Amino acid sequence: MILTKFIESTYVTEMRKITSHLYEHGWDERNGGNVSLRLTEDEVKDFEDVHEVKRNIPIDFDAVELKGTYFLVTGTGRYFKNVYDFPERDTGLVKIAADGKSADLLWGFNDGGQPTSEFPAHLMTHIKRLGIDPSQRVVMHCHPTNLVAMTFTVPLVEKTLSRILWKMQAESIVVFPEGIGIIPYMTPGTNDIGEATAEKMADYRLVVWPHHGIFGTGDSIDEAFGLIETAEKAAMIYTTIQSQGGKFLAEITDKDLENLAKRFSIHPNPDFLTGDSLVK
Ligand code: 2HA
Ligand code: ZN
Repeated sequence: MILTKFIESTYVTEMRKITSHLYEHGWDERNGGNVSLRLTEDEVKDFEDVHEVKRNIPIDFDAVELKGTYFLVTGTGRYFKNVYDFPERDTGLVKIAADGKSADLLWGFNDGGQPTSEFPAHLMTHIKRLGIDPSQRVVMHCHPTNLVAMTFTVPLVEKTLSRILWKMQAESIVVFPEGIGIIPYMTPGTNDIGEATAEKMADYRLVVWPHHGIFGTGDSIDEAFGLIETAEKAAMIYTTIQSQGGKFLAEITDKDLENLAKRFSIHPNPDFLTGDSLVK
């Protein structure tokens, strides 16, 4: 068997590409945003350079439910603009230690770095989503401009925001039929925001952090990114409508939503399927 270095793995390649995309979209200015990708023992065992524990890094949360799980994760304070060129510095592969309160660093963070300040929120989210979907792999946090802007102008009510996003394009309800979750405004980087986010993840794969950003999840980087970009595209259409005067002369009706659900065999959140019209 030919042993290869972890930097050449598809996981690192995917992480380099997605952080670049997120930066280029303008959703991860400076050190904004973070991504974690769950990996299994089987997926990492054949790389020649991931066997030795380089350092043990404390986690400010008891992640014992994830003991032995591997995560490729972006680093705290790191700029997504730079990850493509410096993956071994700005990302790291960690394995949650047996006590759950620390992680063994196996690769990366080679200048002394650590996982994102939102790592506890990621781990809590992984735990919650894994309980619902064993194929859960990715947690992605970013700052999509139009969605964040909407949290200042649209009531922070899940039904209201979900229905607006569903009605901005036919794609939305098909991509996130359960709607979109919202937590109250909270201080980032705390376990409280992690707990509130994970609680919402019982019902949603997308959770909005008002005046800040969004958490998206999925079984792959494509899936988590696809959710976020679809919601953000809907938010961009809404923003454009506002700049055109904001008066709706037409809309995707509740009946149209029902027809989309039938055509694409999806089961949208029944509580969100009927409500106020956008055309007044
Ligand atoms: O990682 O975006 O919410 C930086 C952030 C914190
Ligand atoms: Zn953020």
